[in-house]
Parts: sequence; C-alpha cells; structure tokens
Amino acid sequence: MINNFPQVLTIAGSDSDGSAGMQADLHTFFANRTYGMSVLVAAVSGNSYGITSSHLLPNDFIDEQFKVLSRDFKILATKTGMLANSSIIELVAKKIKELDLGQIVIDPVITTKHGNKLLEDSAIETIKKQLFPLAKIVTPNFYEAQILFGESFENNMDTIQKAALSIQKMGPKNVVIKGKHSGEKADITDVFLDEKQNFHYFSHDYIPTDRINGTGDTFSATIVSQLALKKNLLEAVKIAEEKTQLAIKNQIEVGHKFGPINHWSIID
Ligand code: PXL
Repeated sequence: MINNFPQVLTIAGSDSDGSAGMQADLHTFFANRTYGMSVLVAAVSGNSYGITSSHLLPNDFIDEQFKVLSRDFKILATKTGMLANSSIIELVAKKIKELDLGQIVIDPVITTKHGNKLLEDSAIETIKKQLFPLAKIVTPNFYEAQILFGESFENNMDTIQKAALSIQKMGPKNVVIKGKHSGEKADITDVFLDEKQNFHYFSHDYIPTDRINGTGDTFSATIVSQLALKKNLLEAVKIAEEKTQLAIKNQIEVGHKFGPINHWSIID
C-alpha cells in the first residue's frame, strides 16, 4: 500500500560536518527505521572545531519544499531544528497549520554547544508565540530552557520544575528539559513534564567526552521516529533517553575536537 511505511520530517539547517542539524536528524530517523525527509532552511559550514559561516534559503524555496512533500507523502511526525530568524519561523508555523505534518516536536535550537548562534535573539519570542502552541512537546537543553524561562537555574531542581511549568504555559502540551552535568553527583537528570502535569525524571551517568555534537538533534529526532512508530509520548521519550546515552557512550573518533555521537550504535 502506498505510504504505509512510517515517514517523518525534519525542518532544519544542514551542518557540513554531518555531526548535527539535519544530518544528525536523518541518521537518527534511519537508525530508528523510519523514512526521513527534510525541509532545508539554512546551511552552515562547520567542522569539529565550530561553525565558520551560514546561509539562509529563500522563503519561497522553503515554501516549495513543503508543497512538494505534502502533495506526495504521509508524514506522521515532524521536528524543527535550526530556524535562524522570525521570518522563517512564521513561515514554518503557517505550514504546520496548513498541512498535515503529523505530531510536532519543537527543538528550540538557539546556539551550538560551543557558543555559535543559530537563532537571532529577536526570534526567541517568535518561537514561543508561533511554534510552542503547535507542539506536542518542546525539548530545550539546560541553556535554552534558562533563556526561555528568563532566569538562571544553577542546577536547582525546584527552579527547573518551575521553568518546565512556565514553558508549558507558553503552549506546548509537554516539555522535556535536558539536564546538565552537576559537579558533585556526576550525573545528568532530564526532567519531563507531561500534559497531565506529572513530572518524570531520567538520570544518566555523566560520560566524560567532547564527542557530543548532535546530542539534542538525536534526542528529538528519536522522539519523532518513535511517535511515527505509534509509541506513546512517555515511551518515545524513554527510548530517546536510552538511545542518546548509548550513542554518546559508544564513542567514535571523527574529527580533532568536538566530534559526532555514534548513530550505528542505536540502529534497531
Ligand atoms: O545541534 C544543534 C545544531 C542544529 N542545527 C545545526 C547545527 C547544530 C549544531 O552544530 O549546526 C545546523
């Protein structure tokens, strides 16, 4: 039957070294046995040392990518990554409302782990207003969550919970805040606030490695794939937690500095 294979979409930027962004999303979709498609909005030149420059695609071409995909395929779940500016975010929000792109996962990408900006400052409010209300789940990391919440956490669990509740009020049904290595306990706790306002916690051993590029992309892309495979959201988040940890643990040596995680280790 036409279109009965699970199909998923990423709306993102290309990272030339393949470690993050659209490439990490597509690796992850493949590893989860879902068919991945992409709407490219930007491209960055990057290697394991960092990003040196970026270009945006014209809005009419971004629009055309949506049009051709929606005419032919049955997309069951979609994620966003790097969206760069307010104009692209507004276009993406319009397309999500117009077309059936399945369940929506918003990864509010603001900077790379090493400090390169991937979103204009003024566009943070646009993401909150335009995209959060359309999301099944948003997946900020520790730093992004503080920017969205507007206060620093200092790894204090009460404040992280308050931030999750405050982000949920911006419109997404569910929120997961990815944790930060806490010096003393040497573990990382991710906090998932579900739509019934229950908190779930996922703790992992901290793995001392610089090879963690694409971790957030892999996490959100796994949720997208697992939703397309008909898992409920809690199961999808649990699988994303396990697979992301595994992909960090099974380090591969690619590049001199901040390398990619290992998507071969998470193939189903
Ligand atoms: O991992 C965040 C990310 C998303 N999108 C693009 C990136 C990166 C990090 O480098 O380059 C295009």
